[in-house]
Amino acid sequence: MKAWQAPRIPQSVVETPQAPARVRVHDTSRSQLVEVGPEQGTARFYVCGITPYDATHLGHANTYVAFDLLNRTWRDLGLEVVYAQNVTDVDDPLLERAAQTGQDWTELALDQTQLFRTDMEALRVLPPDHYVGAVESIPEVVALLERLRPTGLVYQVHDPEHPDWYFACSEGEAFGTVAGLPADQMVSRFSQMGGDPERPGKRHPLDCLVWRMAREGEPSWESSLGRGRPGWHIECTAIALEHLGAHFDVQGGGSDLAFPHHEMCAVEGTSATGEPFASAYVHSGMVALDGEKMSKSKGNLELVSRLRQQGRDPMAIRLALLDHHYRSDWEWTAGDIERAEQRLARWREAVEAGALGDVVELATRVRTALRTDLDAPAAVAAVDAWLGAAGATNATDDDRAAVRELLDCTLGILL
Ligand code: 5CA
Ligand code: ZN
Repeated sequence: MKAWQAPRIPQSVVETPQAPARVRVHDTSRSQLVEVGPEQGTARFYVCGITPYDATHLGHANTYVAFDLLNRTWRDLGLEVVYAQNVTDVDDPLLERAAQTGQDWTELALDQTQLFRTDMEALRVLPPDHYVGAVESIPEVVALLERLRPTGLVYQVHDPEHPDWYFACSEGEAFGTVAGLPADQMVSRFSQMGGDPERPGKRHPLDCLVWRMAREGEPSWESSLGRGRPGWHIECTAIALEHLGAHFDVQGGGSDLAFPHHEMCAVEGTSATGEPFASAYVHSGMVALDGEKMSKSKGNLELVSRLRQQGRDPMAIRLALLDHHYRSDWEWTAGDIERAEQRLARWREAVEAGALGDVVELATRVRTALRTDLDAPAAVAAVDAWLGAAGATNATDDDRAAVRELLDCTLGILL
């Protein structure tokens, strides 16, 4: 993918000895809050990227803003961060949409990826250091499959026409430890998320497709496994291992990805390296519209690009998302953006002209909230309370600059 230039974000110099020295987030695999990232040095994380067949909706935006908070919180703690993300730029839903609309699938993917990047930049989501497509990662996917073959977990189905390759995840070490799903729910989730439990010839219904042999009318690439294209889970496993190395800090995505996607990635990665894939698996909640999970396949969407076209301030869109804890499931309504616009206007006015309180106190509250499971609503409430508090004194230009810097580097809100 084309390199993605990171905007410069300020580092707040306000010192807050009372704020926690590490960030804790909820790890799905241990069902508890855990410290993530090293005490010093480099934090490495991977967030599952889009399948680019339709424009960025607020559910996507909510997920990438949630992980942007983790990125910013690590940086605010003085850590270096290496961030990798994929683009699922060849997969069934994308090919199906292109076929329906008569568009070239590569063009559809490129257009939608470009729109996603523009939306993310508007929302001040810091770009990944490695933004990598599935297509350009085919050599890494094939190399990973070759590395896995000696384990005996990679096999071809007996289908003379299409002898596709599968990975026997349920035979791999630690299968079931990411999502902790009871066995009876695994198969239905697998089906819902594009899996094929009933495919004849598989060793186990949950075994996942890793290399789909070429079909008439579908794109395919030459490889040592035969001509074909990569399956979904192996794409993220290969990209994460290539750009972050074994045993990185966090794999993230929406809660719909915990099973089977992150479960399969974890088993594939562990089977290849003999080490844990990620230290923690972190999941953001689902945003709904009209009573159902917002999704491209159902079409119940509110798009970031549409709100922007309507003249909504991207910082208000971001603030509307920050008003919900990243782990909660919630429903978008028009009231969300209106409340956020009013709040943004209040913040701007207060910081522009009002009396301000002690900046160390504000920074301590905001950092404490974010370092405690990325509690953005608590951080936002702390800003409200601090700006509205009695006892504020006349502020200097330096105070105003310090508040702006703090809100930008922690919450990504540019006043
Ligand atoms: N390409 C795969 C991941 S490898 C994929 O799931 N793509 S996606 O376009 O369907 O979703 C991109 C990201 O947005 C994923 O992390 C997904 O969990 C998240 N997401 C999708 N729908 C919602 C929603 N309604 N609310 C919150 N997050 C969502
Ligand atoms: Zn993924």
